[in-house]
Amino acid sequence: MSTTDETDTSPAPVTGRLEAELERLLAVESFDPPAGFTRRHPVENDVAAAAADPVTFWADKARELLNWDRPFTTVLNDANPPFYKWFEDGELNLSANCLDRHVAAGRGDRVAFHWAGEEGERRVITYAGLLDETQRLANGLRSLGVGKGDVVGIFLPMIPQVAAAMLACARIGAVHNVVFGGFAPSAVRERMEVSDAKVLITVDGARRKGRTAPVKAAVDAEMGDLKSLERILVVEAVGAAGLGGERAPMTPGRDVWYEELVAAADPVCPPEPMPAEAPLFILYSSGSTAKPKGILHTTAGYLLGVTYTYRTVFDIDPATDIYWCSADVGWITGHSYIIYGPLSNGATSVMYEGAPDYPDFDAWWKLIDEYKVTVFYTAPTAIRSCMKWGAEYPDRHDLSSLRLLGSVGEPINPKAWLWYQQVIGGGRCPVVDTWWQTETGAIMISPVPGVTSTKPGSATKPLPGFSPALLTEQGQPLSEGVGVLVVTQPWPSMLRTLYKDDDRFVETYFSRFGPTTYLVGDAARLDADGYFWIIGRIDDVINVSGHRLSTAEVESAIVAHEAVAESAVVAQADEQTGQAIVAFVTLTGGRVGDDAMVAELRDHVAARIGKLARPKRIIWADDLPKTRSGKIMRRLLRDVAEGRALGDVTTLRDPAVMAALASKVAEAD
Ligand code: 6R9
Repeated sequence: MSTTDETDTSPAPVTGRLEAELERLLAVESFDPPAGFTRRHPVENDVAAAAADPVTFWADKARELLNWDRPFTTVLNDANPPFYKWFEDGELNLSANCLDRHVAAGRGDRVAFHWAGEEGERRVITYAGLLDETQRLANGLRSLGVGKGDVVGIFLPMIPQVAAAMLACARIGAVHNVVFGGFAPSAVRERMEVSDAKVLITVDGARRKGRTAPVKAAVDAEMGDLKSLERILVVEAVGAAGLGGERAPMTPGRDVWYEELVAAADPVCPPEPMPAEAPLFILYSSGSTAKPKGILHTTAGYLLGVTYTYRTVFDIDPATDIYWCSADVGWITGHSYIIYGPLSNGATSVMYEGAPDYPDFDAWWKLIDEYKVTVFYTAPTAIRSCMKWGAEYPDRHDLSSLRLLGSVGEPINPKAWLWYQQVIGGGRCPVVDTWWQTETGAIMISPVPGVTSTKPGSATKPLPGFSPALLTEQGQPLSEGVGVLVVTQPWPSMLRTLYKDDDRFVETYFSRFGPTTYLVGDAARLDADGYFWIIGRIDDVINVSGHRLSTAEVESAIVAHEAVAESAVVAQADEQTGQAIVAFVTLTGGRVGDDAMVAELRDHVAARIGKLARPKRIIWADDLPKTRSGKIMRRLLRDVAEGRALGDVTTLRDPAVMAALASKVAEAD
């Protein structure tokens, strides 16, 4: 089968061979750890210790991996579940663990971030350099009136200052509230308002694919009358030239240039010893429900969770590895695995301000080649986009430096997993499908590379120290089958509450199965080998004629068809079957969505899952509505499928996608 539609130079035979190879591999159930991969951090002792006594295991890790100003004497306080406390009487400073300790050990010259801009700009930020900027900014924030416990909003693109901003807050005990740089200023305002942020750190303008958005002017329009917000600190990232001739507007008495503040500040700011349970940050979760949840993490437990899992899952050697996580710092993945996990371990990372498809579809692969990246961590949705663009783009570059690949954010369908493993990893890199959440703070279910055999589509097994489990709807433990995912023991990096909303915290996570069982909100399947297969959010389960089907499962079957680039499946109310399956499908370049293709796809799904799972309706889509973190907004697709007025589209990456889809469906109806 040829998948090419272009003329002359298109690599039809290669594409055909790749397709055939992926088809063949889809039948392989399990992959042993690649022979060429040798672990640096042995994990056997951890597995045994955590199984014997998880609390003692975490206490030992806390002493081994973190520097304490005041050692803790109690480990877990579980007297008032679900309000758990870890290492309560200990004190440490998170920025000191991420910066000072590496500099003190003589590693100040090590690169913390290789920063790359989309127009080819390059900067190198060493640990010593980042420590200097962090101390100055910390003093600068103090001079603006920021103290312990005050909330500082951060609305910045992927520029090095974002790391300094987060670390400076941690250094003086302020609480950061990062808002993803792609959000609309109205969303920033809402988050600043509900968190009572005192200071906002933002930027004059942000670039994306060759264009510049005037961020500061837009922020001003929204934030003008917000009483709690006393000061706005502005990084001059694009300057007058980038903004069409004039510098960003500044309000005297309220607004301060970041560069001026940092240059004038005292360069020495000793790290404030913080109680282990001091709030570290609030992060509004990318939930699919209406009101955002302000997830609160505290200092020591969070740092321990990310430090340990980063080292274990990515098997990092800080002296030799070059690590790159393509997420945005505005998401939990960015907090835990761009900033805190890598820096705490003294690793070297790439930070990229740009898109994968600008200036061309090979932008990422070019960077991997340039920096000789060894560990790459991205999301399934991005992998599927790259599949759609074609293997010829990665094939233009030398990706042989890669030794490990990671995936996060949503279930990865086996075909995308295999493409990632084969095309990007050359078949030699372990693929770690990491399951976790904003709430868990750190990765919880993931293969241990070099140890765990992987099954494409499964996040495999719990990491040491974590206790995810499956329950039936009625709360009975399940050792095999489909159930509701929970966590049965507290863990150090768990969320502590929802900001200023303890009731909603208890209600959301600890009411269904009681105060000691954390409800994840995902359904999962456990197979006979004890492997977890995340099915998706509980609300993404479809009930057709009394049979439960997961949208993710049907999607996975659809995208396994060689003509399909991406698919999202939702339920539509149906008189006969209760719910019926509606599939939104994007085809690979040039394929036509006609009746023959509808029949082919329905047969294809029937062959993979069963007739029951055949979509009743297939809607051809040029693009799917996604949140800015890349999650498909099924709620909106349900609205389209059922002909309702469109709900809130402001959190979408590209709101125009919805309008296009809705008019298409209206035409067809
Ligand atoms: C890290 C992050 C959390 C939700 C989670 C689940 C989904 C994340 C996944 C995955 C299957 C994986 N999810 N990783 N599903 N396999 N490897 O994404 O946090 O934005 O809070 O989303 O994402 O549904 O419940 P967050």
